Amino acid sequence: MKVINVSNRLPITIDPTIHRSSGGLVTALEGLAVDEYALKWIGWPGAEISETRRQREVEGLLEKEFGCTPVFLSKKEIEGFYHGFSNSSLWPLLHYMPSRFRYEPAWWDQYRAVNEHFARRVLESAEEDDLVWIHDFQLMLLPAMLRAARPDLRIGFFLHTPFPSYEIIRCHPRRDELVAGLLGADLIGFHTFGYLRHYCSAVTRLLGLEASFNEILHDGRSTAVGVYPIGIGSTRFEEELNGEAYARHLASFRKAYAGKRLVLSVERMDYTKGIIQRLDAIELFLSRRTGQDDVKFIFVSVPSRESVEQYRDLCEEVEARIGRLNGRYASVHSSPIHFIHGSVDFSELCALYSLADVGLVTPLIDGMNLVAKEFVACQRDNPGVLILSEFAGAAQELFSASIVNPYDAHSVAQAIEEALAMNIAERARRMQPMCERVMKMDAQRWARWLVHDLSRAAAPEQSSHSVLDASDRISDALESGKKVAMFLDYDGTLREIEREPSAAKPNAATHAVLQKLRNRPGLDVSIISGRTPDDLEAFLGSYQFGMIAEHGAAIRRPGQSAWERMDRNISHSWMEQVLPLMRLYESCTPGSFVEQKRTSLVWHYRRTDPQFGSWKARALVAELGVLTANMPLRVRHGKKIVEVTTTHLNKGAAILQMIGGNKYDLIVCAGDDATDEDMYQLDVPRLISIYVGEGETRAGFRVLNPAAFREFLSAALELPEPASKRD
Ligand code: GDG
Repeated sequence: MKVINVSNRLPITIDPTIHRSSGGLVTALEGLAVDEYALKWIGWPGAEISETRRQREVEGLLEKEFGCTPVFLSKKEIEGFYHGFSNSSLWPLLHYMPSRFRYEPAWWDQYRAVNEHFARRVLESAEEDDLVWIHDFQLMLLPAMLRAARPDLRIGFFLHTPFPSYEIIRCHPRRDELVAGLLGADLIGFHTFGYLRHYCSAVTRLLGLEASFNEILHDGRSTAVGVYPIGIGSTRFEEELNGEAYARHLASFRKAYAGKRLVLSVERMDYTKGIIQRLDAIELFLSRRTGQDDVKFIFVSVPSRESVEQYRDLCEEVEARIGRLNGRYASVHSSPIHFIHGSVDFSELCALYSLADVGLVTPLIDGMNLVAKEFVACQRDNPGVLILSEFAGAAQELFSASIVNPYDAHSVAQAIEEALAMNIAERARRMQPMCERVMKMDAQRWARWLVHDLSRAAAPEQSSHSVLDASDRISDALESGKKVAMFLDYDGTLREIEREPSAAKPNAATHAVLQKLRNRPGLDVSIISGRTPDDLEAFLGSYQFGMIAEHGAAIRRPGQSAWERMDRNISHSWMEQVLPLMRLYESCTPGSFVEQKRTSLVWHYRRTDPQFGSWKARALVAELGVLTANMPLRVRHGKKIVEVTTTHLNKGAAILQMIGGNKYDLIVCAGDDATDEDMYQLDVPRLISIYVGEGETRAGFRVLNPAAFREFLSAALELPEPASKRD
């Protein structure tokens, strides 16, 4: 069994010889390989290689030496998919910066095309039982593409960035496709619960799906969602801190920065990292300490995405700002900010982390921020202080850092002063629990945790055997001349639900199956619904089926035209108390309305804002519970409705009324709602109960939607071919 790890970039660089890159993710996944999985990596090798012969050569080398399968991208694709759609369109929105958002329809075409390339590559490699693990925002369409091609494949997706609030993601012209793309996965992982919550909210609002905080049901499948905060490759840091190169660098930096207190920031040069705002805070700090020359700010800013205009602008702005600050606050001996616009090697980085008195990590927003954790990992001796933005995912874990609002320059300046003044005992007291967590919850553990959950999350496809079983039992019974009764709910069972109940007239597909039901000898059909007798007559009156309206309050027997009321001796005076409460909810929940039936009151909220509607519904149910506590009433929270009926009436009891003295060899009942559960618990021999939809039920069989149910019925009702034709 193997893990196919799919990320935009392969962990290699070509310059032009090929080197393996190191980093938390690589270590994490290699850890998995040691355990029990073979590991394969699929991604873009980073360089533009257009010549076919060179592509073959690189591909051969990567496969053989590095276990990597390259996805080669053309110049146009790199432009549209990577610089355009990924970095200029998605990245700013995922980081709450719609003012930096750019969009061109051609970028979308490239993004989709590149996701398709990736899909082809994965499909070439994926064998039965393999796990596919997709990383990050460049590949948001890939899970759905793979799912369409391989329903059996186990697919995980991890988002390394934040997922923003619905109000932000909705700005994207392709928001629906992006949000739906992830649902091809069996498991979607986020760094924090906040990002998970926002994704679920986007799924509900954009796609109209029900999303709980651990799974999303859709298209007959379930996608699990979970929180998996990434860690660092802690062993690598531990080993480095015991190594020679580190000791050498440490000694040399100690000498170079003798007499200085060091405040260190490390990051890619990115507008999300809050560099300009940090410089505001540093300026404030420096302005309060004129004449003192004992603090040195070190900025390690790795060049990033320089072909995107906004990144070039940022770089110029940072350089100009640091130049001005250094000019203004320099002494004859030194300047306050040491700016490295480039990267330092790993042992130098560890030495800098270790020597720094303060780690100043102040992104405006960041999925996790590994620098904060790396700084913590290097505070073995003489611990420093971590100043951490509250907007970094890491702030959800590193509680004893000095947590700051990066937009508030005064408080950041203040935090720097306090950190520099903090005594060693306090620094150690704060650092110790963070250190323990960072070293323990490392990248390897993170990868194992996610892969473990992925291997369990993948639910097998809904078994269609069982439903076929039910269908066979019905057709066998009919074929052998047995008497069969069917009690079929209408809305959501025989016919798709509409936003407006009056719009749910039988459509052509429903009529087709109703005709088959009418024409099948030996079969008694009753439609059983919460609708009023008038509604049922208007929709289905011509069929002469039995009808049970208002959950059993009225019955029309097959072939008859008169309705019998089942609620004659039941008082409905309770409505006087319940109706005002429902009216109150109607007026303060836009889009909702109250339906007054003879025997029940229903508050409908299908047309409301989905989350607001559900929230109000839960509140209404709670209030109704109190109000009706001592009344013989039942409060049902069904699909986008809250209904109050008397306990004397329900669909189960109505079926028994309808059956009366008739003896049936088989009884079939089907429905899609909480109100239908009463039917499934009927105490009658030879009952087939069918639930239409997703979610929990006590029914014995399940189909996924009305279309599938109609198909099921058609198959069960199929007349056997005449014997002569069969021969
Ligand atoms: C994305 C999300 C999330 C930096 N300079 C040097 C250097 N680095 C290394 C650091 C660290 C990495 O780069 C940066 O990681 P971050 O997590 O801080 O940020 P992103 O690159 O934006 O990563 C982020 C992450 O994915 C993981 O899920 O945390 O929120 O945006 O490892 O050490 N390494 C060396 N020299 C440098 O000069 N050797």
